Amino acid sequence: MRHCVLLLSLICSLQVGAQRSDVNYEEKEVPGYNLPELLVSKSGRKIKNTKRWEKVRRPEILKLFQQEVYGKIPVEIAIDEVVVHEQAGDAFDGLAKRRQVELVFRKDDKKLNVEILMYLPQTTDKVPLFVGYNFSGNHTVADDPDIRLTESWVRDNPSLGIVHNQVTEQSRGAKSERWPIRTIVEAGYGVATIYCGDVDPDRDNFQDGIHPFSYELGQFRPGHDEWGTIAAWAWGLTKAMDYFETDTEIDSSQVIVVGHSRLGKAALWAAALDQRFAMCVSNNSGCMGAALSRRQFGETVGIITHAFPHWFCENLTKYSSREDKLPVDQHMLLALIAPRPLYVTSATEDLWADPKGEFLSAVEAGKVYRLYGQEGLPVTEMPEPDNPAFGTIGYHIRTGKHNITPYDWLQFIDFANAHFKLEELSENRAWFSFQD
Ligand code: GTR
Repeated sequence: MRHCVLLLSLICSLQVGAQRSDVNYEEKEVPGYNLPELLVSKSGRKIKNTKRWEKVRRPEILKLFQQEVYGKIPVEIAIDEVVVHEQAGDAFDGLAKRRQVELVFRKDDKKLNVEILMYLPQTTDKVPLFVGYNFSGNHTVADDPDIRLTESWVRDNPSLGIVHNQVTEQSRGAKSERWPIRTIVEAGYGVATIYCGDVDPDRDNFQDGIHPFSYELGQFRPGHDEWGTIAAWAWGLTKAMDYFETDTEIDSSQVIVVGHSRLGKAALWAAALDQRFAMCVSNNSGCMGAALSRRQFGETVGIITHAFPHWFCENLTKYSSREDKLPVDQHMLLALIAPRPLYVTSATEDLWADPKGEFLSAVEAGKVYRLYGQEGLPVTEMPEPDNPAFGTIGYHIRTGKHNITPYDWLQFIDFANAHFKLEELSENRAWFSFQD
């Protein structure tokens, strides 16, 4: 019996190895590549100032990402109603007030409910705010019995009691280590989160979430250059921003959009699309997030469009194993966020996301920050693990696995403090000349 199990696991590992033999984890196997020019327009003119960047090159690049990568958002959909479920619930032993609001979207017979959970510091001042999606429901971010349970589709996870795609009490607080809310609130920031599946369930099915709101009669999926799930999530963040602008206790000029992994890709695209986001944090966002596609290290365009075709517009599949033909690379996505502060992270064991590709992309994006007289990322060599570098672009590579941890959040807070409040930085901060 034991031999059978061993044999089976050997066969399985060989199969996994066989499937994954196309994945490159060797720096020396990274092909030579030329990145598309950030600062040369389609017509071949050099972009030398912010005026030309904003008028010519930025719109060109934005359009390319819309057409070829994430897909354009084909309709205008406004919030139809805001239902306030809770205005100022007592949370974290009185440290924070909990607010729960539901954004309701309607079109014909369709209705979509998106719930925002917020924890805000107890102050009468308007507060800066972190906003980011969670993967499995708002109730997973804190062990707080008053957080409403989502009724949206959630991927099954029997170990968390998520069965038949519905959450139960068992998953309450299950992801609280990813959301150090007490620390964030103590630092003077509010934190808002939304279950990504409220906006669009993460499955290859364009029949639910927000997508059907854009369909003509008889249409069942978005057009080849129209929104995939990441663009739908980005859309949801911009709608949350519409709400924040109406909330008198939130400083909507200081909203930081943050996301981990696939949700980091969405945060980047949201910040590119919507310049009301004052800062963006991309945590381990990897392929089609911060990492350069042309390096073909770890996850590639071919792998991601095969595994998660619904994340992107259909057009992206044309570039599977043809990364060199992509008219953009991800440094251009980061550059769309300029001159707003941008923080990119990697993790030492997260080779799938290509830490070096995430770093180099952030370095390259600095070209546009410099047009604005900002420093961009102040280093060109990758810093040592757990040794953040802060310019207007910040970067760290954390020791450990693909995850978002309290360590990561502490850096986000320090980075935000540096840009928003210029408060005292914690000790051991690698500090580089920083202009604001
Ligand atoms: C992986 C995917 C990555 C990353 C990750 C996540 O399976 O290949 O691009 O987004 O999921 O979201 O956790």
